[in-house]
Amino acid sequence: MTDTLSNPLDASNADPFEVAALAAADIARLSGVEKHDIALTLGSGWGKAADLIGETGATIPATEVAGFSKPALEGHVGTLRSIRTPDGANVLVIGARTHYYEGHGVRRVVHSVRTAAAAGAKIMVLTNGAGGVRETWSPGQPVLISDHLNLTADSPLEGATFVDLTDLYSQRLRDIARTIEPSLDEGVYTQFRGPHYETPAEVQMARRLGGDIVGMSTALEAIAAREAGMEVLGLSLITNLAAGIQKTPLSHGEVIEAGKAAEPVISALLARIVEAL
Ligand code: 8IG
Repeated sequence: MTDTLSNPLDASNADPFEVAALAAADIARLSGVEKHDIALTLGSGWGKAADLIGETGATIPATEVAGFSKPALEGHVGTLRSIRTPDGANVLVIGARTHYYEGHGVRRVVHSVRTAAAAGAKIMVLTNGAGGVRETWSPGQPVLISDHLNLTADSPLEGATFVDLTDLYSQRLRDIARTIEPSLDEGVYTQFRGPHYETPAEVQMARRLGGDIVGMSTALEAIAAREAGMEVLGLSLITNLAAGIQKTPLSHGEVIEAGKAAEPVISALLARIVEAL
């Protein structure tokens, strides 16, 4: 399933939950693990966490799993890993995120989340690299997501599917994260469509609306996770201050560099949080 035309999610009569069930069956077959307990999407800067969580039982190219697309970006590794923690929990690590800005539609964006749910996961941990709207934050700082503003004007839900999002970013899971790192700050994640970064005026708009973090990925995924009945933990690595907050222009290269520099510390933190879930 490597190109747009052959993706079963794009068939006119496709049922995205059926494709997710097929994908979960692929993962069970290729990993030998019938059921995963926790799923973890690793965004930029968080990649090293996988090695610290436990023992990798299987590394599966996303292209072997129904409905997955090739990664659009270098640095976004297109693999799924099945990892067993020292406590015996099975963690499905998703290193193959499809972004909304790729233009393949929101079904593709949330397919990994629906697959995780179909694979049995009750907890969805979503991580990302993002811009910080608060001047008091610094590049390299991880923050918990407390809520979101979805500015994509889209939803992963189709039809009359009325899902409650009151406690979307679970207070219970945020409390657990803070038992590991009490100094973790939190903020409202604001998803823009991208792929351009915001204008300074848009960042001020986000701020006045209550946004603290600006990004391009997590809100749509979190909605799908909640629809699927999962509890969501969201973590952003602030790789840059948002446009106009930071006085210098934003560059993707710098963002990647900041992620790399922070990676050892935040990956270790994430591994300890996952252990505590
Ligand atoms: I990394 O400043 C990263 N991702 N929208 N804005 C948005 N997404 C981002 C940013 C940013 N930095």
